[in-house]
Amino acid sequence: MRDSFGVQFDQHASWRHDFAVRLKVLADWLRDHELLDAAVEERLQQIEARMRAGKMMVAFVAEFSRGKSELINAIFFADYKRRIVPARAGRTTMCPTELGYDAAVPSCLRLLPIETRLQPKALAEWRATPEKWTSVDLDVNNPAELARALEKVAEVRKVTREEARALGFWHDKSPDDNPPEDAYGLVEVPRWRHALVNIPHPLLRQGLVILDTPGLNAIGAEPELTVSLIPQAQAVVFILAADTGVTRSDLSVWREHLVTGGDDAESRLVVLNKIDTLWDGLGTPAQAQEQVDRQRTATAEILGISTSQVFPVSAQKGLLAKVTDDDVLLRRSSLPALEAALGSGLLDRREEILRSAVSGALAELRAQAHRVLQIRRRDLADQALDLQGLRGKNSAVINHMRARIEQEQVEFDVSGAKIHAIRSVHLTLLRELFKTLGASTLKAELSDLNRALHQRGIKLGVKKSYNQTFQRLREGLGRAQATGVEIQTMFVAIFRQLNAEHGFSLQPPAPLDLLRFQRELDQIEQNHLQYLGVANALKLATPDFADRLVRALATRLRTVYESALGDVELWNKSAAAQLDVQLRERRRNFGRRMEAIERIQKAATGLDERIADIAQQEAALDRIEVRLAELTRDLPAAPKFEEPVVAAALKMA
Ligand SMILES: Nc1nc2c(ncn2[C@@H]2O[C@H](COP(=O)(O)OP(=O)(O)O)[C@@H](O)[C@H]2O)c(=O)[nH]1
Ligand SMILES: [Mg+2]
Repeated sequence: MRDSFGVQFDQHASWRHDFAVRLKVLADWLRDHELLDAAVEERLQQIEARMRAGKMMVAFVAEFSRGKSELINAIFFADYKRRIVPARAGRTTMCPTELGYDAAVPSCLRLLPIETRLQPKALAEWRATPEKWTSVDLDVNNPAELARALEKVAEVRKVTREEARALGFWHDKSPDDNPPEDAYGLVEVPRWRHALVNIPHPLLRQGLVILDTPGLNAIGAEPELTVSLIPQAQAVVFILAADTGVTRSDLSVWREHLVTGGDDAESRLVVLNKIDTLWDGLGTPAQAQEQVDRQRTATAEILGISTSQVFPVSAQKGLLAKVTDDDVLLRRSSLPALEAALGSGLLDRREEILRSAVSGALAELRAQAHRVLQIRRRDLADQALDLQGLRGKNSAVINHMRARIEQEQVEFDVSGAKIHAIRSVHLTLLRELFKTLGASTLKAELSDLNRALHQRGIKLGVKKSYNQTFQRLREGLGRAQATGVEIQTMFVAIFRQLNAEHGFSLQPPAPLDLLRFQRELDQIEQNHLQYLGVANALKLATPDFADRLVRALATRLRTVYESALGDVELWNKSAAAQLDVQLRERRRNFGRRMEAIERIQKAATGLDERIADIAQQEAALDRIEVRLAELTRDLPAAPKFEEPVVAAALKMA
């Protein structure tokens, strides 16, 4: 029995695969016909890679014991016919666990020791050094063995209060949240900081990554989760339990992780779990349903969301139902409705993103191919004209024509030298732009912030320090944008001149747009301020915490800046590549025209034969044009979802 999430995900994966294959066919064909410039080729490759390997993260976030792990078992691992991720009553001290699949690594569980928190390195950097993780091989064909191995994520260590403090689990100023001390004054802390599970589960194979998080305390100690990992997940599932209602700590989790103020509300799902605790067996099922409805409404009210965003389910009964193939119980657990919503919320959004990336690249590609084909048509027309002019002419006329082509070539070379000069100015500007967005600029900005956060007594000025840093970063982006405009102006001038003087058909690039990164900066700043605002201002008093926070910020910003740089590079390349292609085609044009005349001079071929040959080449261009239209017409197509699944889920919700 496959669940509806699995079905949707499979459809999405085959859509993606199909899409990637068609892109590849298109790219190969374009390359064979020399219709692809370096920039468009790179963009196609990027999209194809994203289609094939795009990761999608679903994060499960809640206070402990709300049923995160049980829900993960029920949604993703029921085919193993047992619990795979440890789920048990009470406070499970565990580490954040990511389940995914990387074909390059054997099936294994990798664990990062908690002591790594004492070292100045962000979690994202530890990922890059797999040898520092403790690795356990996993036998994926043995579910019992797999479940036993995964128990490791819940391992604990006893440490002194000082150590706990250094590791971020003990805060003198908020004693209520501290773990209990035993008779020897020792406290329990998780043994591991982070776990990565690599298994070839069908959904994980297709790029799904599942993040299971521990409760509020444990997440709080790892700022990187809050400010980086969770905000970047494509879907976040927040879980409440029907037997506890919405507690104060549930609200803290909600405010810290789920309220983002962005426009991504549909990727946030709220689950009201354990509704089976309301099926007390004494009342009628209708009465139980009434109770569920009441709690659902109340929950929506408290969280300030619409009732339809709250999904009442029973993870445990859902898992049981799947394990025992009990359809009636499965329906009663309401799990399918949640799965369908998760599936469509996650996949629709992703498809939309992929589709818009593809359609942008396709438009550019079509325009580029058309330009090249136009140039070739012009070339053929030039050649035909030369040859027509030669009909019945003597050698003086032929020599004259030869001289004319040579003259054109000389003029063209003069323009070429000018372009060369302008392009060296262009390179200077480009270098400036790269520097503004470069790693060392970012590093300098952040070391200022770090210093500010470490100054004692200005804790209340934290917000101000953040604002100042982000203000400067925004100004930097603004400067980069302005340099982009200068470069653009330069391209427009060169292109206009070449088009006018030499009949080129250069299309100036669309202006560089760094606005998207401006918005990402805003989002990151907001994540940080939100996080600090809720409960963590006190923790900043510990210097380690401030260090960790700035490090998390640095890694996240670095990704943003790297992708901004990537955009700049590609943008610049697309203008430069166009120019290179047309210059190259023009040089070839001179060559071909000269060659044609030389052949006539040597009477190697008859004039009529040559003219017929040109007509044939024109017909070949027509065929290429038709084929191009065919290959690009159906891209990007809509995926074929089984409508009933989604529609039914929406009705139930
Ligand atoms: N009655 C009931 N118990 C559940 C349900 N989901 C989870 N539990 C139980 O709640 C406890 C905590 O679940 P777990 O998944 O470990 O919670 P986590 O800390 O959020 O990961 C376990 O004993 C589960 O069996 C449910 O839908 N109904
Ligand atoms: Mg758990």
